[in-house]
Amino acid sequence: MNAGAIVGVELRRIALDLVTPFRTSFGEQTSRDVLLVAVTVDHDGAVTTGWGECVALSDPHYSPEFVDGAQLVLAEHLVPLARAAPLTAEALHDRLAGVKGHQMAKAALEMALLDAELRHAGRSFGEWLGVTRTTVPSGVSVGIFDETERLLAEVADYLAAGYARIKLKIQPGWDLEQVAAVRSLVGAEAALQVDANTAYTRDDIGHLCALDEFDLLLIEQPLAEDDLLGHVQLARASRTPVCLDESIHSLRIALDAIELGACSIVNIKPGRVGGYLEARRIHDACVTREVAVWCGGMLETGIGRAANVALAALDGFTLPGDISGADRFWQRDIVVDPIVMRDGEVTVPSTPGLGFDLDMDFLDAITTATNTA
Ligand code: NPG
Repeated sequence: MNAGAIVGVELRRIALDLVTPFRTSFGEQTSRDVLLVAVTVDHDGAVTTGWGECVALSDPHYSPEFVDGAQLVLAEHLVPLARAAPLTAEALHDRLAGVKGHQMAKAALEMALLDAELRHAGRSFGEWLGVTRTTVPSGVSVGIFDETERLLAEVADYLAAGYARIKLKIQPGWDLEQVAAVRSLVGAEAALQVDANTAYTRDDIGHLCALDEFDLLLIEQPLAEDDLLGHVQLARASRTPVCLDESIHSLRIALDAIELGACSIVNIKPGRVGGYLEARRIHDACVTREVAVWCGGMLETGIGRAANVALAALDGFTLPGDISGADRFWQRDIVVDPIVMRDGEVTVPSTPGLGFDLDMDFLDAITTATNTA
């Protein structure tokens, strides 16, 4: 696509309450303080605005990034680099390479630029990616509760709603018993996986191998983000495939992890790897190596959710992603046509841009701060 000049950037914060608290081994989310990035781009006199969403949470408990830091690095470092000369979304990654890390902030800016470019070109993100599927299977992630009964009730509700796959959050003290109970509730055929968000150590490898009897699709990120060798040891000891999430910040780390045998499945989260273009590169490299990938979720609003559905329609995404219907998390989404799960599937958006139109009245009503950059 043609290079465009960025002529305006808005950094907007919104407050969005979750329908129900979401607890993981790293904390509980009851609402999201989301940073949105709006970029206005001039393509030869035609001016278009695109939107991106930063997935950084309020606190640096999932990753080193957090929303206040992301806003600061965008305003003071990333936006000035992006504005220095006309560019395309594809060129942004290299333009920002001098800033180390800050993948979630970079991804938000790339999204906004990509959305503007695609809207200007009248093309959908799915078409631009070259996807052929029109729907993708929808998985749901189920948090940690005080009681197993509550977990079973939630799982039963999601299964009744039609979700194609269930992911259970686990942590020491909330694992074998809960997984056993859920497996007997859902039956042998149901697609079930677990996610520890780094809650275990190498000392727990024997304990984690006890999960093998539950026929899980995978165990996600049991050990620390930087413990690749520990994951190699677990992968050798256990029959349950090991999948990495937090460890994967870039294509290079993904390739290293695969080659070392630290994982046989990769969770691709565009925010965590610095954007949708790097996410695509990781997808392509995994396809070449016959490594299954799936699209992770980070409690996205309708902006990120739409883009994730399109990404997950690429052929290599052979496992259901954490791409639930918007109503799993939000009473009211910020987009006019929120993603809906039907018969275990969500539909790939086909409108120009990343695939959403904002509900501006609602967005204005929940905006807590607006800054230009
Ligand atoms: O469906 O958006 C979703 C949530 C899926 O469990 C989910 N995400 O560790 O993968 C995760 C977890 C998460 C949520 C991570 C928020 C970081 C922030």
